[in-house]
Amino acid sequence: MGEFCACALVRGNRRRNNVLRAQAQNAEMIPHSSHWGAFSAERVDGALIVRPHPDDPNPSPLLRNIPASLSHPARIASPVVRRGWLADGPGPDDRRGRDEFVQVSWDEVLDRLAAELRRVYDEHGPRAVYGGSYGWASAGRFHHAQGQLHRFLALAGGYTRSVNTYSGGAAEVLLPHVLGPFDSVTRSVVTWDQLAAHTDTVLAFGGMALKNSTVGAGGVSRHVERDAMRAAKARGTEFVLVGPLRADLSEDVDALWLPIEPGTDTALMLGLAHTLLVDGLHDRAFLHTHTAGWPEFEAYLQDKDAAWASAICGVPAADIRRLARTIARGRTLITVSQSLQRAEHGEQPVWAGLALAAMLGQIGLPGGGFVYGLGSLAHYGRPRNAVPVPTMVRTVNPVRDFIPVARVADMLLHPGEPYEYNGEHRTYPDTKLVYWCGGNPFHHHQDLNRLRRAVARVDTFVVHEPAWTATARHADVVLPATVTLEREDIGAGGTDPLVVAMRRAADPFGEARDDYAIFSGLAARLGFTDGFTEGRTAREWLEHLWLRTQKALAGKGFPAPDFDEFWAAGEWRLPSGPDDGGVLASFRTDPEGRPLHTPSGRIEIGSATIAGFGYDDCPGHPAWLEPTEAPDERHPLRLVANQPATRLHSQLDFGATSAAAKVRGREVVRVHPDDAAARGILDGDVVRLHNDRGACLAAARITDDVRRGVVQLPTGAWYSPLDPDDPTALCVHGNPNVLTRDVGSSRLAQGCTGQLTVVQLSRWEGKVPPVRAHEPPTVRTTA
Ligand code: PGD
Repeated sequence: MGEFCACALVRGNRRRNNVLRAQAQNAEMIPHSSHWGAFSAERVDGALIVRPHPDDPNPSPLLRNIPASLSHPARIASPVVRRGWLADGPGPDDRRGRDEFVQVSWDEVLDRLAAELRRVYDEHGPRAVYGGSYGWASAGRFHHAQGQLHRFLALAGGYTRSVNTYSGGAAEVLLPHVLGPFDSVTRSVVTWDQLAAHTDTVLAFGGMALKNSTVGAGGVSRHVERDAMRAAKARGTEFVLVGPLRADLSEDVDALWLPIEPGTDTALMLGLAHTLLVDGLHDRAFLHTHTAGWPEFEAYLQDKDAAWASAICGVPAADIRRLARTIARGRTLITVSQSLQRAEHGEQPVWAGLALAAMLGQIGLPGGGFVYGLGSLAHYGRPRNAVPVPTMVRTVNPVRDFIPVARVADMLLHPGEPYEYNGEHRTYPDTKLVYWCGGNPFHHHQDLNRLRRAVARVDTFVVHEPAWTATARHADVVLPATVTLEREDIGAGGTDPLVVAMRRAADPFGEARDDYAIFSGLAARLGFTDGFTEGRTAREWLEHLWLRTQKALAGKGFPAPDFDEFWAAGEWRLPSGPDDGGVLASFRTDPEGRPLHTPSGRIEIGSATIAGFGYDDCPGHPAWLEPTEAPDERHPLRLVANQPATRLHSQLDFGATSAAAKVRGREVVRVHPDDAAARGILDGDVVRLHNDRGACLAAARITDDVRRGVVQLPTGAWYSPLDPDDPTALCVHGNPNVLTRDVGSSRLAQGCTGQLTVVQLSRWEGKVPPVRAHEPPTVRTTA
């Protein structure tokens, strides 16, 4: 998409768009950024033209979603309060999500909310305020929604926070035990440049789909993954894709596809390890000098031969043996995608992949060994910047309590009850007020009908949102937030060298305010304006945050523009740090054998710490553990609920790229031809996916790019119940999280398990209900 088609981004017909484009040559180019790419924006006759950054070799199609963000009817125009909350006051209420809203003035809503915060702090204390507020929000370092909320709540008295992410919850807890601190052993240890230059075989468990690496938190100026894979292929690299979906590795690399049964990669890894062992292809010296726990794992492997693995994962035993011999030749990189660990026992494929790579003895060599998450996000596989990027100042939260992020519904439903996490026995707090800013739990959480019941239990649910997402619809207090194009900010990510002066391109929609302005208004009412604002306007904060980068540049002898120079230039390129393999390379090659930050200082194939926790769902070495939920007669299909290709999560679901990919207004489910034929389903039919937790509609796309017995429905279509009064309502739009199971990956990490579940599929025979997900709810102007 070098010739990025701006015409797709403006309203009107092609002829008019060409006129607009011609006019745009003279219009002001406004530098800006998003999680899916740096770009410039131009306003022409009220329309917005978005152009990708000229240096981006493979701009993201998600940029086309941006123009709709300015004035789509789904935008929230004014502050509103749920009628029941306004009339009856705070308290548990199952009308959330089906009540009307009443428009109120900013002064009134901030007065009421400040009073409610004061009440909850006084009567229940700060643990009763849940401010985890997970979510990707938008690029921009100052108006970082979650950061603003955390700062505000910390100063208000504190809040229960969340730890880890929905993206990588299982790996984030496991890897520090067995390899080292998460960031230091993931993002930059194996880079795309190394892969292109050194790797002979890439064994990609879960693939490395370009739709995923199109996105990187904070922003990305160059999407390098496609070209790096092409360069590797041209040099002769073999790519092997292990996964149920063919599209999880680019067609460019002509990968060998092993369409595995979802959720069984650990068994395949163990079968490969067994073959290496019996063929004597493992690196005994490396295992002896650089790992801990090998003897227990070796003993465990004895009966995990290729035939055993084949019976579980569906890959023929002969292929497993052949693959083991292939990866034992030349430089091999084993990658494990984030999606694999977003499942029950999600710790195991990460750990088993690491153990398999350790047996090959290449960890720490350029382009070899093991890497978690390469290809899952744009900010992986690149060297770190040599200087820090601007980031918001943190404030200490006086409350130490937290929950693992994906346990939020559990917390709300089970106040005061115990749970286990990472070797600790913990207790859920009794939550009275939930405050969300920059996330969409009614997109991202599992078992949405259960989440509805959970949210009904709190006294007050506050949401800042630019648009009428299902989360906003379930709130009591809805505060309209600006989108990035309506404010100034600095766009930057730790492994992308471009810092972008995100200039403002439009006035706020309706009465929308920046999150910072909303919190400033609340802080004033609660008596800590100075603590929150430190006397700075938003522009003064940007100047303040830039200083850190400016000083670091100067300290290292690089050109160091002051803020005004940076702002006038529109962007600044930071120097990159070395592409040297980081801690894994120094662990391997340092003459002093620099130890890893694990208990043994080595790669822990077996972990005494984890074994000591005594968890049957995460024992002391990688192991195959049967999933609780398996296909059966009632639910014979595995659903893969993965990341969408047409939007970031649920963001801008109404944008052009997202909307264009829907069929009959709803999300597309991919179905194998045999599974479709067995159910009389034709391509384009509306189908119903269902299990005991819920049901949704989607449009069928029949393709042999999915394994037989597997259906794939991406996340992110805004949850849209047919009848909001029905607690198990059908989602007519195609949100798979009405079907997924709300359990933690294990007692170790309690990570999100939304990637896989089991379902039945049938043709929808009735009248097809309309999708109204992007229409605003009823808002009354008087109570
Ligand atoms: P987003 O759609 O990015 O999803 O979950 P997440 O909640 O991050 O939501 C961000 C919200 O922030 C949007 O509604 C957007 O409008 C709002 N927003 C944007 N900018 C601003 C701003 O400046 N201010 C305010 N107040 N709001 C703003 C993503 C999560 O989903 C993730 S990271 C993963 S990896 C998980 N993946 C899966 C999965 O693989 N399978 C299933 N089934 N479920 C998943 N859920 C998880």
